Amino acid sequence: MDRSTIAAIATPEGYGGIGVIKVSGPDALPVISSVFRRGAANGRMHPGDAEGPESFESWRLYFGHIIDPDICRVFDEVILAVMRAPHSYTREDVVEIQAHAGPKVLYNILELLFAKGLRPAGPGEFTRRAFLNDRIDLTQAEAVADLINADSDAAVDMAVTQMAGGLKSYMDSVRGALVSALAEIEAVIDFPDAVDDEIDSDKLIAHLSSEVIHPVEDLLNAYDSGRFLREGLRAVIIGGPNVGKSSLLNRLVGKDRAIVTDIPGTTRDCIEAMLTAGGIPVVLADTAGLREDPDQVERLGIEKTHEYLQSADLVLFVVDAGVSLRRQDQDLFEQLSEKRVIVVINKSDLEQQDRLCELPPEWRDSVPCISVSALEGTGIADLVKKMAGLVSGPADYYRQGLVPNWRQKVLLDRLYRAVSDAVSALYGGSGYELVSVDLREALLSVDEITGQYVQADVLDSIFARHCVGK
Ligand SMILES: Nc1nc2c(ncn2[C@@H]2O[C@H](COP(=O)(O)OP(=O)(O)O)[C@@H](O)[C@H]2O)c(=O)[nH]1
Ligand SMILES: [Mg+2]
Repeated sequence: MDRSTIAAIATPEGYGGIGVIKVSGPDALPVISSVFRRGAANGRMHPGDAEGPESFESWRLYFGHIIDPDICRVFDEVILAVMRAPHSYTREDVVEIQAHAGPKVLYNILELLFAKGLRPAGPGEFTRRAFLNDRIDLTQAEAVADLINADSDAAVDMAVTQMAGGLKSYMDSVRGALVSALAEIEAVIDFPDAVDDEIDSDKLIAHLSSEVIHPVEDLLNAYDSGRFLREGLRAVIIGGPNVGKSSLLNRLVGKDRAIVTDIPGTTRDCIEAMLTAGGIPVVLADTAGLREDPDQVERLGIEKTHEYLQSADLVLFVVDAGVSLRRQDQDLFEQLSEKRVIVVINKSDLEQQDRLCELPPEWRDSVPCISVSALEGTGIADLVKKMAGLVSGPADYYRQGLVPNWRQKVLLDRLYRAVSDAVSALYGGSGYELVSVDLREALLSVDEITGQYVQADVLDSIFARHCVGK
């Protein structure tokens, strides 16, 4: 690892009360003590007044001035915060100079430090050192950038808990389970004679399922929820003409966004509106009703409906409680098998028992069906609750900050496949060598998540997301 001492401005560029320059590395104290004079400026700041680096205690603040000793010029009145290795952000000696936040002031000081032999820090380099010096793992390092970039309270909560090591300890326990399974398998492979009994495959499968497969599944579910929190959930309202789609949108968002009439084919464009369901931001789209023989404008609207359907995370499939299902609705429902769907039976206020819409039993078995009245507002709260429930993972996971990001999710997918393969191999009796190859692959994925094993270019791309000075 590069042992040079690095320096950067850690606060945003511009004019302000305080600007911080951060320095980390073995030369931090020697260099800073050579340009720092304690106490008030009194015209007697000479090169000889410097106090040695050993005079600075860890976790103390020092008031004084930064001067260029060669020309006896005072740059600023500052406070130094001194944190000696290993009790610092990077585990190296760290000094933070709190100066006045003017670009010229800060750059003058920074250039003075460079002139004394320090090197400019790259993006995220302080955090990278914290990772390389084993103070944090890679999931924690990633959480630092997530926290800085967070723009919702939920994203902040996720990042904070992940920074504290929530995902790290979760993965440590998955790793422990994999290592013990692997040890058992490899003992049989390496010392077939020394091991008394055959492996109890059922027990091993149960162990892998409960300690690895299920926990990883939970994390993958949490990934979706986390994505919704970060980016919002895309929901689309579809159904035949006049079933009350636009009325439902208006009711859900609490204002008249879309035009409602009793003329079929009123909505020809897709109309978007925002709401929050159980803390999750939702982008809700009302669409043109799907029907045969539309006019030309309506046909374009229907094409758009299909586009929205493609990318939707959640589909609200609206039917009219008073009208029997159309063949077209049945076909459409079948095309939605890959989607999260809620069937909304609207106009439940109309008592038309004789014409009541009969949902096929397979609909009721496969997706939630909720009766509402967009006109009167009944059932709407239940619908919102259902929407949030369908997309949120195990509730605890938010609180624990156990929401993987995309990089981690890709590795979790790989881990999941590898362990599933190992379990199939155990079931099928395909030989312990195969099982051990799969388990090793799984272990590698865990190590890439936590950064125990990671390629330099992956690190580069992760830390490129951080800002200089962090
Ligand atoms: N009785 C009753 N009428 C409704 C309800 N929802 C919508 N409607 C009426 O159904 C007609 C079509 O509504 P609209 O929202 O434009 O349906 P869309 O074509 O599916 O967007 C309008 O006359 C609405 O007032 C409801 O819950 N109960
Ligand atoms: Mg409409």
